[in-house]
Amino acid sequence: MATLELYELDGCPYCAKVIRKLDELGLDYDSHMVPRSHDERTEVQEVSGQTGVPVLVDNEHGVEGMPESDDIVEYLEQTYGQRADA
Ligand SMILES: N[C@@H](CCC(=O)N[C@@H](CS)C(=O)NCC(=O)O)C(=O)O
Repeated sequence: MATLELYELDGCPYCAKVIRKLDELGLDYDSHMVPRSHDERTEVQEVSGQTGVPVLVDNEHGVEGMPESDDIVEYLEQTYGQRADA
């Protein structure tokens, strides 16, 4: 299991923003594509308590399901933006 997991949807601009940040920071992640229908987004609902995407899981840091792209980008910057090995 990768440290980072991203729940996302094809063509979602908010997801693209998060992916750009992940790429910029050189972070690997497992992708979970959610169904287009909200009624079928049970997995993302379980991890984050809502059905919107993107949602980030960070297994190493106990982040179980963070929604909101701006919050995710800020979290990634703060957590991985200044790694000693970067
Ligand atoms: N403010 C949110 C908006 C995310 C958003 O609107 N995502 C769309 C897909 S592009 C979605 O899942 N909408 C359904 C919902 O918000 O429940 C963010 O920046 O993450």
